[in-house]
Amino acid sequence: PSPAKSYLNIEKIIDIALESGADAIHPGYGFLAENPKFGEACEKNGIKLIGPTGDVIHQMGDKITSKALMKKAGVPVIEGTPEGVSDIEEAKEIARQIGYPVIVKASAGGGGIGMRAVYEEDELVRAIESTQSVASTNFGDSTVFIEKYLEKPRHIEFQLLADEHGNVIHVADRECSIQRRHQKLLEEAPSPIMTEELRAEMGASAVKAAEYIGYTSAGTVEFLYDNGQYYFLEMNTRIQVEHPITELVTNTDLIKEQIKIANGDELSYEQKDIQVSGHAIECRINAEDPLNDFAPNPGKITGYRSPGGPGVRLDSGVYMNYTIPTFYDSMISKLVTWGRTRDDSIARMKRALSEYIILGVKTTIPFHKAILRNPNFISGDLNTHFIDQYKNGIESEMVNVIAEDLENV
Ligand code: MV4
Repeated sequence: PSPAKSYLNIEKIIDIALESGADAIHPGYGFLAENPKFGEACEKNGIKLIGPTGDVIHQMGDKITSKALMKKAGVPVIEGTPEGVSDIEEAKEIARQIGYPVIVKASAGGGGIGMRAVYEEDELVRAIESTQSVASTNFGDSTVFIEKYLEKPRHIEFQLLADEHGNVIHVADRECSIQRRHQKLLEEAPSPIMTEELRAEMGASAVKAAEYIGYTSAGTVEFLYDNGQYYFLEMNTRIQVEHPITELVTNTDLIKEQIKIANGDELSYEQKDIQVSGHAIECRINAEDPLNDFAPNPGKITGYRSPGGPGVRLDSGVYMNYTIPTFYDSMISKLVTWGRTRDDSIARMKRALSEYIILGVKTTIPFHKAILRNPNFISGDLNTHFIDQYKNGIESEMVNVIAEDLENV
C-alpha cells in the first residue's frame, strides 16, 4: 500500500465515507489533519471534518500572524519584530535592541525547517538570506522575522478543548522537551516543573488564546519556558500523538470529546472538573536505529511480545509477522504508563520496556531505556537540547542496555 493509494488519497477516503454512510471523519494526527484540500473535500460532500475550522488552521500556520493575534489576546510572546524583515539595516538595529543571540525564523516555517540562531551581527545578513531561501524553497513564502533566541528553553504545551457554544477549557500541561530534530520521542504529563499556580496561569493564557481566535475542537498551545517565564510559540490545530498522557492524568477521553464537539454538543467537562492526578509518560516506539542517527528501519517483525499490567497502555499498530512498510512515518506504537508519582511512572515504564520485545527491526526501545537511566532525566532537569547535550552518555548507555538485553534472552 503506497501512500498515494491509501490514506493520503482524499478522493478514495471520501468515497468510502459516502459509501458507508458516515456523516463525519476523524482525520487522525497525520497529514490529513491540517490539510485544507481534505477539509474542502469533506465540506463539498456534506461530511463533517472532526477538527477545527479551516480558518484557524490557516491563521495559526503563519507564525507572524499567529504571534500578532496572541499578543493582541494578551498572551506573552517572545520579544521581536512584529512583521517580516527585509531591510538589512533595520534588521541590524532591531537585533541590537533585542540583544544577541537572536533567531531568524520563517513565518511559514514548521517542523524546525526555516530558522537560524544568530550570535553576532556579522552572521545576521547570511542568516536572513539563508532562512529566506530555505523558506522560499520549502514553503513558497520567503517572509522572515527576528526574535530573541532562548538558548535552553523547555517545551511545555497545554491541551485545549473548545466547543461550538463558546466553552473553552484547558486539560493541563505536557512536557515535550525530549526531542530530536523536532521529532518528539518521550513526553510526560505533567511537566516536572509544574505547580498548581503556574498551571492556572499558563492554562488561562492558553484558554485566552483559543477564545480570541474562536477555536473549536481539541488543540494545543505550545509554550517555551525559560528562566521562570513562558512565551507562546505555536498552536497545533489538531489532536496530537502525545494526547494519551493527558487522558491518563486527567481521566478524560479527548477523542470522544472531539466527536461530541463536532456533533454540536457542549463539552462534558468544566474547568473545575479537570484535576491532574499522578504522572504519565509516553515513549514513542519507532522502527528506527537509535545508534545510527535514528535511520528508519522498516521490515518484518519476526518476534513480538507486548507489555501489560497495571498502569500500562499500549497504542499499537503492529503485531507478529507484520511488515512495516517503507512509505510511512516510522512510529509503530506508543507505550504509555501511569503512576501515582513521577518515580512510579518511570518505574512502570522501565518494567514495560523490559517486557516489550520486538525482533526483526531495530526500534527506539534501547533509547528509551537509556533515557530513563539518565540522572538528569530522573531529576527532571530537561530542556529542548537535552538529547544533543547528553548524546555521548545516552549512546554509551544504549550500548550497555543492548548488551544486558542479550544476556537476558
Ligand atoms: C525558538 C527557540 C528558542 N528561541 N525560538 C523549534 C521549532 C520551531 N517551531 C520553534 N523552535 C524553537 N524556537 C526562540 N525565540 C528554540 C526552538 C527549538 C525548539 C522548540 C521546541 C521544541 C524543541 C526545540 C528544539 C530546538 C529549538
